[in-house]
Amino acid sequence: MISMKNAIKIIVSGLDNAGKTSILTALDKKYNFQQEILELKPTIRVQYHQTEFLGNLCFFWDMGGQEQYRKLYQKRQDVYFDGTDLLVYVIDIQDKERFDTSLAYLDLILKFFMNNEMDIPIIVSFHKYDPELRTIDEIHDSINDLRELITEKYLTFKILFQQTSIYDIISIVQLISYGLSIFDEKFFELSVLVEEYLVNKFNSTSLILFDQNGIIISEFYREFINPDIYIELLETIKEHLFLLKRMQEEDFSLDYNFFTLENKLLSYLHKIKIRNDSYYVSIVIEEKYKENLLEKFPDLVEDISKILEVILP
Ligand SMILES: Nc1nc2c(ncn2[C@@H]2O[C@H](COP(=O)(O)OP(=O)(O)OP(=O)(O)O)[C@@H](O)[C@H]2O)c(=O)[nH]1
Ligand SMILES: [Mg+2]
Repeated sequence: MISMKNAIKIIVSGLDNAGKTSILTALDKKYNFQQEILELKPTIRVQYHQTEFLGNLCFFWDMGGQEQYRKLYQKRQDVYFDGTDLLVYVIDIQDKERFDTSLAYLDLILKFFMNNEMDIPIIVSFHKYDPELRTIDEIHDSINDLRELITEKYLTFKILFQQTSIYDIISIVQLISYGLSIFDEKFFELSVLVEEYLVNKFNSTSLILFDQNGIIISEFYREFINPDIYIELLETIKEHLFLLKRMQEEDFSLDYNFFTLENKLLSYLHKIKIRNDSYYVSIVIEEKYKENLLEKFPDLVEDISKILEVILP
């Protein structure tokens, strides 16, 4: 496992029109990005995005995917791919005609990593998996076929897969969060802790830890969630992404927020400070467990702080 360091280079690659710039724009904005995305132009060569995650600077290299640029990267592989810590490879799941082209491009990049003994984690995003497509068998078949092909061909790499759509902001947040959490085994400890609180202490429906940019550090969901509660849950998490931005503004004096949902659920967002940074705990819980939650919440804050203190550089 790679150890955390101060600058992380993340290559975001895939064919033209796959949705790379859209993903990064959605991640930056979280809200009101729809219009901007509709107006996106193809990326010329490489565009850089930057974000901070647990005290590390993450540089995203948004690699324009048009053929002329792909050829350029191939010619100057060292310039573009050297020093990469994480590859996010985006495949447009609606563009079946170009699956083979996309796989060939992925192969080119992975060969470079293999030849240079770069054993880096890879995340493949099956993108444009829009909500209305989720019941279509053909789409699922495509995803399964691609996943199988890729897994069997590249046994030496650690590859994670994630379905994403810009119409589902949480899927985008998760994509990047998975990528970043690969860098430290402390994240495993954190997820054990989060699960323990969700299941045994709070009895909550969901428990998520966000950083101040709304990137998920850890998350856990109740194993069985009723379908109508599930939709509400996702809406609430979206609200929380919005709310945590507002909590950073000066006129927002409280460091927590409660609201009641239908189905007797409560939504809770709490800001915690560790060193100079803010983190946000998002919880959805049945109303009857509220008192218990409030009583035990300080323990969670203490336990999370202990782990994050170690992870932070
Ligand atoms: N239906 C759907 N369309 C999307 C989604 N994400 C992006 N798009 C659209 O796909 C088109 C291409 O998106 P870009 O983000 O510019 O693609 P890109 O991968 O950056 O392309 P290059 O810069 O040429 O490499 C745009 O018209 C977006 O609106 C998605 O999740 N679902
Ligand atoms: Mg682009």
